[in-house]
Amino acid sequence: MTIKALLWDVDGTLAETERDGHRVAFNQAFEACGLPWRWSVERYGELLNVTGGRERLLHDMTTRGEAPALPAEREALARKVHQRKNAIYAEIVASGGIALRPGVGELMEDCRRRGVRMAITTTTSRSNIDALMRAHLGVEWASWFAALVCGEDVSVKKPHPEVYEKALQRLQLPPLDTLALEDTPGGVASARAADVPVVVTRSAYFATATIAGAVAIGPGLGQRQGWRPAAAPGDGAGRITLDDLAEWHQRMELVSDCG
Ligand code: XBP
Repeated sequence: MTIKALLWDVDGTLAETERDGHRVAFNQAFEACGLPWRWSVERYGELLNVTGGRERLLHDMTTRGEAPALPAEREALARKVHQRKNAIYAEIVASGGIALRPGVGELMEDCRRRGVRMAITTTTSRSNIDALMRAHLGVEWASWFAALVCGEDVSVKKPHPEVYEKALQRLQLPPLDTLALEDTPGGVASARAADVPVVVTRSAYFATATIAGAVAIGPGLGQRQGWRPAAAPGDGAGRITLDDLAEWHQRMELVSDCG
């Protein structure tokens, strides 16, 4: 096995958390905080170009005349709404509102069976990861991962490479011994800037985004059709396995795709 650790992005890669999780939670938080703002599915898609929920809200405030004028007041409001959003998001996730994407749980089990370490490499908040993982892997979920790097651990969020650099440090591995799973151009840029090879599983919001420089790009881990390079023939249990990832990792053919 050429891969010693698999590095998982969270939002969009592990689960489709954005449209029905973070967005819905933000809208409920706006209401709870007495704000008239609501984000449509479409508007939220545009806002996803800004990484980080609090940063996303601060960015949106620059387009709203009724947002507080002073930067410190904006910061305070963004912090309050974001905290509320995360609490609501945790409730949505705990009530079973967000499934893991097909093939994710199985690939994690492959890793555990075959001694491939796993890490979480996301710039979302720690509480959101905890809520999602607890709901799907149980209270002992952290023991599945050799490293966890999240929003609170970095000074700059994706597409900056800090999250990947920190994960490599914690794993004590060179980048080429690892493989990242991502779903966005920003995530790919972050991993590549740390020299980490990336496989892209396209998510709903980034289904047609231009992606460049991944070792493979496909529609999701739960299916073998539609991948570039193609998944090798074989039973593959009808999904993408660790052997497929190892094959793409070894081949290291960089592919680009616009969905
Ligand atoms: C995902 C994000 C996050 C989530 C919301 O980042 O951009 O902001 O949308 O999470 P990554 P927070 O690709 O690094 O996983 O509200 O906790 O920021």
